[in-house]
Amino acid sequence: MFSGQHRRLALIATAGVLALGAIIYFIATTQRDSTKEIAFSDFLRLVESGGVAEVMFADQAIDATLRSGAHVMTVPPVGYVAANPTLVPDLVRRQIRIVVRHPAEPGAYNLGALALAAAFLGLVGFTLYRVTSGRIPSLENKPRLASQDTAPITFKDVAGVDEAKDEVKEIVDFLKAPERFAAIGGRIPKGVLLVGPPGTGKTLLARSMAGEAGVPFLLSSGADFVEMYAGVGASRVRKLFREASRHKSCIIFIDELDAVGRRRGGNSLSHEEREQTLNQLLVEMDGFATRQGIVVVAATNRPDILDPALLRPGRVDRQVMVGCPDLKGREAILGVHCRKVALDGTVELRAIARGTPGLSGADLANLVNEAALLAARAGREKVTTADLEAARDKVLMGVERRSLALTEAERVNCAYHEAGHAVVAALLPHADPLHKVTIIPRGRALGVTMQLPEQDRHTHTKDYLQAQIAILMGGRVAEELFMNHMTSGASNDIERATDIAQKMVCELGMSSLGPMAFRHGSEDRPFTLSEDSARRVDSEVREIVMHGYHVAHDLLGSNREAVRALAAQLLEVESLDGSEILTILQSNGAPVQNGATAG
Ligand code: NHX
Ligand code: ZN
Repeated sequence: MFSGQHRRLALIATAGVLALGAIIYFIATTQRDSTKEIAFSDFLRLVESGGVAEVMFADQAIDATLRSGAHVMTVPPVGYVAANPTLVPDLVRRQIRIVVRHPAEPGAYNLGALALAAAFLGLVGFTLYRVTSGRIPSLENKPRLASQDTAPITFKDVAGVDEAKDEVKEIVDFLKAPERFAAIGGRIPKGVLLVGPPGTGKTLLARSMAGEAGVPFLLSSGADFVEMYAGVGASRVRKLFREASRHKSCIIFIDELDAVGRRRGGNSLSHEEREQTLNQLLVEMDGFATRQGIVVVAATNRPDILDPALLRPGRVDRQVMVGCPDLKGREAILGVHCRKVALDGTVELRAIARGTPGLSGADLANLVNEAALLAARAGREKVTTADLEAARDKVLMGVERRSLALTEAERVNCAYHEAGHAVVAALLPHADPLHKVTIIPRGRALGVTMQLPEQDRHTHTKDYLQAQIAILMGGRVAEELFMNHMTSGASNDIERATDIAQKMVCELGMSSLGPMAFRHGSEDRPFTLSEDSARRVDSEVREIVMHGYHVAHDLLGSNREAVRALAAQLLEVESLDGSEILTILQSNGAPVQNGATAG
């Protein structure tokens, strides 16, 4: 798999090596040419006229040094030397020095050429090694067989994806007794595609299918099959299926199927190799009979870009959605991960689950682990609600960087910037409630204003999106109104606001351009935006962002006391939760429109 950059590098390196080779060849051949080849009869005449000082019998040629110091060489007719026993005495008589080179011993000249050749080969090898970043693929790359020594993962260990579990149960039943299914004559899917965003437990679900059925689990990734070397990917696919056929029944798991299963016929440089690999995969899938008890489970988060041939009946013809967990799912997932953790009796996982909308199973696992680490670091025996909440903030907002030294001016600017976000958020009825505001640097941000929805949101209203843009503008507006300057710190806010506005215009039909999709063309979607449309889209996006800016400007301009009080309190205590913010705003006369998210 080569990026364009790598390709260019490889090209330059190859050209360099070739040029060097040409130079070496040139030097080597001109050296040989400095010895002039003459006709054998001329050589004999030279010997007779006494012009030769020395002859050297090489393998098949005769090198001669002339009295003038020049070198010539000639090739005698085959067997001439042996058939003319008088030649050597003749030379001796004429006082010509005779040298015979041992045939097995390469002369100094050959040694030099050999060394050059070796150096050249070494350079080629080294360059190849360098441009492949040291990744010389081994053809013997075996699929990883899930370790047998650890207890198998079963459905008990997989929480929050109940529908997906129900859907794959049928396949588990088949794997337990493939003969019985074959006897009835039912068609069992050969392949299942698990579709969902990263971290939602696709691999875990596949593993648990193997665990439930008690069959081996062959783990591989589409990325393993994509190699720059022609045929390597296809050969690995063949190996994987050969390995699978050694088992009575088993699950072949292919993660990131999109890496190899992309629609064919693209114009990318590596597509030929990938196509070959994909074809091999299709051949193998068609090749094994279902009664063998082999089921392919593949995972992707981009089913739309897969080659349709992969999804045809008899191949990966079943799709199971594995989405981000809902409130109940998150509670169950937290429960699974907390089994291994000493929890304080007062912890309510339901409350933690409520405060973590949008987090995936992997995020939640991370959260529980962080909480356990926090508790351990603080010397506590049990994980408390406070640990879990601190871990949640860490996972959602990034790691605190208390050691980052800000100047006082930066801190003040940060306090007003965040207060600006917070006040706009509190005053807009359609916004998510405030969760927390902090001027402790976290991750890449110097300060953070965080809202949390009261319930999981699956869709957003236009009012909500407009409020979100106004809140994002609140930071910059506060800098302008209270600090009389602008800083570069608002860059991320501006980017996010613009992104939302662009989506509203181009995808969501929430502008005066109407319910149309405006998009640039791509490889498989030749549709392009007309210049006129592009201009109108830009002006609509600007209109929407500026509307948010004006809303923020109005709200902050008419609630200056509330902003000042909040900023002052932030400078004092650095972090405030939602209800603390609302209290400060209300006691400073701000017409607060929504509550705070607990926690
Ligand atoms: C800098 N960082 O780049 C410094 C170190 C205005 C008080 N010179 O808007 O921290 O200025 O409401 C993801 C998340 C860039 C990507 C945050 C990329 C922040 C954050 C720039 C607060 N809070 N800006 C904010 C902030 C900055 C930045 C990001 C990102 C500041 C602001 C960063
Ligand atoms: Zn901001």
